[in-house]
Order: sequence, then structure tokens, then C-alpha cells
Amino acid sequence: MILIKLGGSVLTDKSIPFSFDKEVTRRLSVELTEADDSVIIVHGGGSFGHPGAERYGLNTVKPRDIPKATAQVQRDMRKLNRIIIDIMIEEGIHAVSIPGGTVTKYRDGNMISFNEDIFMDYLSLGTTPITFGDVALDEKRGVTICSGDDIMARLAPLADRTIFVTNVDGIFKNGKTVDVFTEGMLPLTTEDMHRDKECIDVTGSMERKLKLMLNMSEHCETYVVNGLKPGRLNSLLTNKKTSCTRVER
Ligand code: IP8
Repeated sequence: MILIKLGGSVLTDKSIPFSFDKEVTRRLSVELTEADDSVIIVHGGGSFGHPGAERYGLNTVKPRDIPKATAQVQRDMRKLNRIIIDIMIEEGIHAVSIPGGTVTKYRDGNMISFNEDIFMDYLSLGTTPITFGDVALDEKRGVTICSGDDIMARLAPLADRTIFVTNVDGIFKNGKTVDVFTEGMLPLTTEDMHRDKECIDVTGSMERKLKLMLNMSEHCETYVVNGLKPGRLNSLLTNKKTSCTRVER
């Protein structure tokens, strides 16, 4: 199975609420149809999820704001997911939506349960599970943000290949992308870390993301690829060489 994170910065323009790049999403969907293995897709919140999550301070939301914040941010994420699912189905992917918040539970911001089985069950039916960052129940806080990256970490042990599709050519070290990123290359400069717009958001820093990728690389091949450059995702999905960063502990 190939596990793919379609970053919110690739599908949307995070600086414009509710903006969405139909063309990029359609092209990536076509590239996905040629994958040489089954696929699970996780997408980020982008310009749909992050504005509401920031407005309500969703990770530390006041109890009286929980109902409104939860309803609105969940609705916004489902709107984005619906648009993506529609495009994928039009392109021939049998996309099945599994909202992140319905399969997980948190305690004080840490994921304490996650239902992997449902993903494998839908895969074995021949469908393509599509999940996404969401608002999830939290035993201490009431609700919290479940990021697409948290979901990636939980599904990675079941994957052979993991691909982070972003808006940059890979991971930067001293201003240049590297073919292979290893733990010894940490720490990165602030400038290198902020090239990937995905990382300046409510769900965490680039450092957290890199550590997560290094952990994932112990289970499966882990790549970061630019989704704005046509054909690169497709190359990784068909085991061809392409410009990207491979993460290895
Ligand atoms: O973009 C965030 O998911 P991410 C989801 O994968 C929300 O971090 C609700 C902001």
C-alpha cells in the first residue's frame, strides 16, 4: 500500500480562505490513477480548515465555544473533502471518504486511539480511502485538531511507501533541496524550514514534521515531492526516478 499526504498548500492557497486549485487536484488525481499499488490518501486542511481552527484557537478552545467551533471547522473540512472526492471520482478513483475525526480519539492533544482496520477493510473492497485532518474528540480538552500528519504517522506502519506531496521540491538544507535527508542533518535553519508553506500553520512546526517523517522511514520508504511539478508524483507511484527527497533515519 502507498500512503500519500496531499498537503493543503498544494490543493489550496492558504492565504485566501476557501480557495481551491481544481486544475492541480485534477492533474494529481490523474497521476494517482497509475499507481502500481493500492493507495490511501490523506489530505490537509489548507485554506478550508486552518482559518477556522486559528479563529477559534481550536487546540485551546474555551468550553463555551466548542459546539460552534467544532461544527464550523468540521463543516469546512467536509466541504474541501467533498470537492476533492468529486474530482477523484470523475477521474476514475473509487474514492471513499473517512473523516479523520470519526476514527480517532485524543487525550490532551495526543492521539490515543485510531481505527486502522476501517482503512484496510475499504482497501480490500477495492476502494480508495480518503481521509483528512479534522476536529477530533479529546478527553481532556473536549476537542482538538487531528492533523493529517498524525494520521500519516498511524497509517505508516501499514504502508510500503509514504509520500508527502508539498509545494516545494523536497527538504532544504542550506538553501538547496537534498536527495536524501537523514537525522544527522538536523537542525535546519529557520529559512530552510519555512520554505514549505505547509508548515506555517496551526498543527505544528517543520521540526515536528521532520521527526515524524524520520520515525515513519523506519517502517517504509518515505518521500517528499513537489506536487506542483507535473509528473513527479506519478514517477514515485510507478517506481521511476524523479526529483524529490527521500527521508531515512
Ligand atoms: O492540514 C489540519 O490538518 P493538516 C486540519 O493536515 C484542521 O494539519 C482542522 C485544521
